[in-house]
Amino acid sequence: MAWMRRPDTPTARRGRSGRATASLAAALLAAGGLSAAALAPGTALADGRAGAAAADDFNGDGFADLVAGAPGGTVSGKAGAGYVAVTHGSEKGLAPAPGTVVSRSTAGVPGTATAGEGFGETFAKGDLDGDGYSDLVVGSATAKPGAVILWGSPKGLTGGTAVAGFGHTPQTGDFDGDGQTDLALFGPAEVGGDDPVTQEARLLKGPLTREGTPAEQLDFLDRSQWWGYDSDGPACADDDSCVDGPTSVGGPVRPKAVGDVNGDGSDDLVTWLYEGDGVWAHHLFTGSATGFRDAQEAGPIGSVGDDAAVGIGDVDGDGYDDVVTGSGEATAEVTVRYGSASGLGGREDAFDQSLPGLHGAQEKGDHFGSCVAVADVTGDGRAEIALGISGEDFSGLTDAGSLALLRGTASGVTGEGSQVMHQNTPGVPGVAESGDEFGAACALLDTDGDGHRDLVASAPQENDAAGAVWALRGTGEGLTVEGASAFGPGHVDGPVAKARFGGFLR
Ligand SMILES: [Ca+2]
Ligand SMILES: [Ca+2]
Ligand SMILES: [Ca+2]
Ligand SMILES: [Ca+2]
Repeated sequence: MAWMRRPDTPTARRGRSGRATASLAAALLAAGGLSAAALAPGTALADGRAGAAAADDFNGDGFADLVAGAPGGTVSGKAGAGYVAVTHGSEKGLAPAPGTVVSRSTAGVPGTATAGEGFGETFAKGDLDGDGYSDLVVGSATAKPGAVILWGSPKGLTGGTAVAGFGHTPQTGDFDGDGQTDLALFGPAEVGGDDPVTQEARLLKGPLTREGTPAEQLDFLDRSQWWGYDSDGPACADDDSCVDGPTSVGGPVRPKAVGDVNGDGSDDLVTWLYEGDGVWAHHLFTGSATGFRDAQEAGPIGSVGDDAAVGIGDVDGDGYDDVVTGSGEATAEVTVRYGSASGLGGREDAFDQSLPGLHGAQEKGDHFGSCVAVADVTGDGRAEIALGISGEDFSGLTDAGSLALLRGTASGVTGEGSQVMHQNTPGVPGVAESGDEFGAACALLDTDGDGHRDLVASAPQENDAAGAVWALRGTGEGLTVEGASAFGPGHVDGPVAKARFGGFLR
């Protein structure tokens, strides 16, 4: 048969309520206009300040801790085995220290260093065992070696639990809305000819034991919602015969970002999903008590490699998280799709660097939105948007890269008051060079616990692909270069050559 794009019509089925009842928390969110992030339990500091988001804090001291992936690093003589470096926050922000590198060769971490594994290519943070200390799930460039869970403690991350076969972009969130952090895991993603191929996936309901055993395994995405699956026949509705997809998704996906877009108290997941016939598109999978539902398209369609960086946060402060998509191969625009009780599909903004108030010129190959991070820097309850522009040229340099911070307002994103910086900005460490690709990855974390998210951005190609990370503090006025710092693999005693340090940041 000819594969066609599946329409986005959720099918009502007997015996299952399609939508979870809105929780009290969700009602409060809507009524109070607070963002889910604002309500997320933080770690209280001794002086009464709120402290960092709990998911960002491995050692429970109220300061967000940064994880920088170095998937190209040579470990135990194995080129490209990869590692992650954990840098703890402090009153003065990030404090890189030797001895915080974790790889397959670290004592207690399962597995052995393998050439080309790319350990640390992706990872996710969240308190999976519910002990109050956030944990880290490390994935690899290839899914086969599986994931590793490292457990938070007052001394930081310890130990390691192997999760076999699911090393492909792990994601954490409260997907079923019960207040516990859950873990979504993905097996290898492949496409065979025209046909969507099933990709194994697991939705592990928290809390997890230290052996990695979940409280329950939820249906990931029921089979009636797979692309191309014959779900509309009467048998499906009568006997639930197609509601049996507990361990897979129909088309391969690349999961991108987590947030509560429809404000129902369950975290939702944006994925880059193969729809068949060479067509991919961003989709919003909404979380529910029973697993995900493939709710709707969440961005432009494309083909392999066209996917863009995605970040989620409440830009307009209305209590519904908003989806920000960077430019991909097909478009030069960044898009903000605003969440609502019905998810996406309502208001959206699309813009390039010609946005009024934004400093910079739009040119081909800029890669506007090479990285996307969405969180509240200024402290007004509305999220700012950090956008990498890793292909930006300036001062005669090619692909030196820059980074923009755009303000969130009650009416959405604006270019007014935006900031743009690069390595030649006074006060920012380093010297811009062609090919650095500054802004390839970024994150917004409250590393100094003052209630303002701080920017961390990387240039993985810096110094012949050794890579480096920059940290700029957030204030009520936005980002400041005061106290700006930069560090690379050498500062944490990590392997340097071709490490691509900072290739992924959380
Ligand atoms: Ca901490
Ligand atoms: Ca924990
Ligand atoms: Ca939701
Ligand atoms: Ca919003």
